[in-house]
Amino acid sequence: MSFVRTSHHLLHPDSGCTLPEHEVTPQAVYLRRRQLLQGLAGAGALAGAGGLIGAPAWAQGQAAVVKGPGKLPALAAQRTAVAGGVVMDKLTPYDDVTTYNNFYEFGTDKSDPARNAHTLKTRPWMVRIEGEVLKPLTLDIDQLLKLAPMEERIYRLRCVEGWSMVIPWVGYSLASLLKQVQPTSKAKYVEFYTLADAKQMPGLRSSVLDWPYVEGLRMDEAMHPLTLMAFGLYGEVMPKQNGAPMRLVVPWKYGFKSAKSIVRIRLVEREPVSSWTAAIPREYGFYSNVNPKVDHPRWSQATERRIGEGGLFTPRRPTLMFNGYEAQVGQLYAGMDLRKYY
Ligand SMILES: Nc1nc2c(c(=O)[nH]1)N[C@H]1C(S)=C(S)[C@@H](COP(=O)(O)O)O[C@H]1N2
Ligand SMILES: [Mo]
Repeated sequence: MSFVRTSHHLLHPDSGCTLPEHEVTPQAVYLRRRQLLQGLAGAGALAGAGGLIGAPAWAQGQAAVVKGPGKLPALAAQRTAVAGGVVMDKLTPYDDVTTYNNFYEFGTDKSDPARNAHTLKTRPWMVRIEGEVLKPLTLDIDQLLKLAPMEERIYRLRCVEGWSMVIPWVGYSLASLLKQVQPTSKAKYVEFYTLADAKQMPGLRSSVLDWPYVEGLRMDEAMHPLTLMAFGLYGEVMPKQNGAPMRLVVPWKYGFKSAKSIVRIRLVEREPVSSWTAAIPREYGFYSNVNPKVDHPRWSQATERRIGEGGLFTPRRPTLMFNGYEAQVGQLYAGMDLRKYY
């Protein structure tokens, strides 16, 4: 194991005190927000503005910054709140979401992806879906954008390093995509492969990980409605540093499970070996569910620092079981020893 490898996930929780912060949203606020969401869902007419959804939730009372790669063309006039898919936490500012990134293909510092990812060529972009399926498919990005209605999903993202964000993603359930290829009964897991092109990705010169970046999910995790194939954030086309043109978002797992810039999806019979597990198996397991009670070998996972909420001295928040999505996904792991299957 090289030293560079351990440079990932170096942000140890500082030992500052932890206040029991309540994430409970007052009922009145919650109801108002719900009405807003429902109102927008019905307001199809708002789509007139260049296919943009009408005044989105994140534009209400929060700075709606539009300076990224442009509006997501296929974003429908629809916002769907899957049970648990909407969080009431304050959104992480756009600037933080797009300048504080992990995308090692573009460098290992948090600011590297925003600086370097402009060389990523996101068109044309083909995605191959194959393996234990009846109908293997190669789809280009325009077909993928049109494959299912786009939804906005506000999810918490919890990095294994001990920081978190709240991001309004745009995309659709991965299940919509996987159904197209008709998985066989042998399809027990799904593997995701990121693009690995040294000409576009300067980080590939480093051997910090074995490229391409590979991640995996169990089939039931992949088919779970919360598992999102995301094409944008904050109503915009996905910024390159966030994994354009298409990245996975699995909100109840540590961030590294959410592979970026996906070019290949394979349905397989055996449990995949993901890049981080291959690099440091003792520290990064296949499941990597967010769990405040199972510590990383080098730091506690009990609390987290919410990016954009002030500096290092802002009290850390308690980390929630399954990142707060226990009601939705807990039963997937019924009877499993979560220490063993970390
Ligand atoms: N291909 C690829 N995907 C990746 C990573 C990476 O280095 N390469 N980093 C992961 C990690 S550790 C995290 S926390 C999230 C960060 O996503 P964000 O930069 O959009 O917040 O992306 C994940 N997906
Ligand atoms: Mo991460």
